[in-house]
Amino acid sequence: MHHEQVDDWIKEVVSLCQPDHVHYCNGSLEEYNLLCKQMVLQGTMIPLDPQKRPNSFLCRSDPADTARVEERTFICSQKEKDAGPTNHWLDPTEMKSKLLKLFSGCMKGRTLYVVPFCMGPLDSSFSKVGIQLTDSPYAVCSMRIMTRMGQPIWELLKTRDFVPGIHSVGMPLSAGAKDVAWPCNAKDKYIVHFPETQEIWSYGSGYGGNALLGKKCLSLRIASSVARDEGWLAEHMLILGLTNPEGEKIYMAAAFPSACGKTNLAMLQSTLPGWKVETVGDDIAWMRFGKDGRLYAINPEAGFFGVAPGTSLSSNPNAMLSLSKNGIFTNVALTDQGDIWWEGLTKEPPNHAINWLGHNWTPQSKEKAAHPNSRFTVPAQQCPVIDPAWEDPNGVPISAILFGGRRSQVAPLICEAFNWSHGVLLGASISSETTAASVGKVGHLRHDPFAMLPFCGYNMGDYFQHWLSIGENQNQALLPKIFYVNWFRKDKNGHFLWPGFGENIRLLKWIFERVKHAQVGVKTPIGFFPHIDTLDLKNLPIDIQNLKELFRFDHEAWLKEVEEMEEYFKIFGENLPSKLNQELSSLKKRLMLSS
Ligand code: SAT
Ligand code: MN
Repeated sequence: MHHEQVDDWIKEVVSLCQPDHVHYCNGSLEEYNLLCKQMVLQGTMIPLDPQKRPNSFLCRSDPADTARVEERTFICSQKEKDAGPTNHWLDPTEMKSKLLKLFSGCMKGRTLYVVPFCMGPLDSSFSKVGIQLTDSPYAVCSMRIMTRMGQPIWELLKTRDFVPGIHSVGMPLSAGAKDVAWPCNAKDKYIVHFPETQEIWSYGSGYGGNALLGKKCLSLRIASSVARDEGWLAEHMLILGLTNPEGEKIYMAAAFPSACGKTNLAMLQSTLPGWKVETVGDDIAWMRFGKDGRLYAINPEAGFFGVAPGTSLSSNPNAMLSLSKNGIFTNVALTDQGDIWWEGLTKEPPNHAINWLGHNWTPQSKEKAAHPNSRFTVPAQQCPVIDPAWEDPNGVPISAILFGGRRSQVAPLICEAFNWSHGVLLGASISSETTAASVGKVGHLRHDPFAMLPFCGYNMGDYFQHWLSIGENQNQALLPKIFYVNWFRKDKNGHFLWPGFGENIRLLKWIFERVKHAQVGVKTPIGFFPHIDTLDLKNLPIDIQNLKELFRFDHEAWLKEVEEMEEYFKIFGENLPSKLNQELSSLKKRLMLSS
């Protein structure tokens, strides 16, 4: 028995998109295996050697469909002002009529899959139910890994509302026409959100967050706008548990832009004896205050959709172990032994492979073996350090929040906010060098407040206000402490100053001790820096000069940074909270006084 509303909506979409078949997903392993088998026959999936990587597949996307498409992503609120200056907007009625045209007959020759899914544990009151209608079996299989998908959701739907999402690769097949391995629409892509009616329409792409509607579309863009109305937070954050040698444990959440190492930090393998990191999530956190005044977080996802290049047994052994089976690998290289490879996976590259474009590849090739935004998709429970509480319906209590980005200059290795509202300024001031996770130029510095620039479903100025208000109304002593970190500072020759990866435990340890109210830092105009001798640097082969450089406070550069921020904040106009402006002027004053 389905929800009547569900049936009516599906009928409507079927008559609009005109698929040849409709398949209701039950989420079983048999169904998954059958879809994979069909995709193998279709050429979409290549099975990997089952001895090396059981039940795992390689997919190669169309080269015109390899990443998020921010230019084609829309927030269609009734009022343009509610989408704000950082989102693309179109009047909802106008957009609907555009979409109705695009979707009309768009699934001809294909099967429409009905994919019921739940973001968050099934038994959690934090969770949200969605239904994705899609003509992409690749999206169906990926959703089965990334969400709780299938039969149990039909049960939940008897009593729960759902977020409807319609997804098409935008490539109808005329009768008898042969399909391609990765159907998509190379010309036209639309990733559209209607926050007021909580609807998602996605057209033309089969890749990542464009196609797995539970991820960025529902869990961030729609959820952030719901969260504002309901008084909670939907954030682009990993969640990790940190245990000290005495067995005491805290949880923290961290926001970095895409492809800045959230997965690596979430699964960090400690280089400090006795310290242990466990993973709750690597990309998204839904957080709300409990009756006890503490902030609790759940990971709405059930899998990892991680950046492959650079992931290795030395950089992230726990990710590598998570990938040992049941994975979908997209746009990585295929070795002659029937396994996967990507830049950075091994010190020695294979002598020969087939690259992500399907071309012969050798270490001498000009082309990359793997696309820089190639990805692995694997179940979270395969992570050897998955946190025992990762599916706790009440979430885990958050003691610290980290903000960060990719900054080769200016931003120090770590600093602590003076208080919540100063922390909000730190979050709002994230800038980061762009990565291949989004279509466009890589490596140029852009503002990415709270790492939410591509994912905030409403006016970012209002979002800042929401963060300020949510903290103001709480017991200040119980609020998470806020930190800004930057693993990516470089020396004059362009070399990273900090080793990163497992060595980041040294900073997590300092944060742990700060949370336990030990070791107050040195006050600087931009926040508290650690006293160098309170950082555990035992056995760390780092040059003292490099260490100094990591914390070098460039007064002139910071004044420029503030001026630049003042300029940036102007785009929010009257939606910029005055409290945030005050925080920025106080920072400027502190900088002036210290010169
Ligand atoms: O947006 S995706 O889900 O494709 C990946 C990311 O950028 O975090
Ligand atoms: Mn992400």
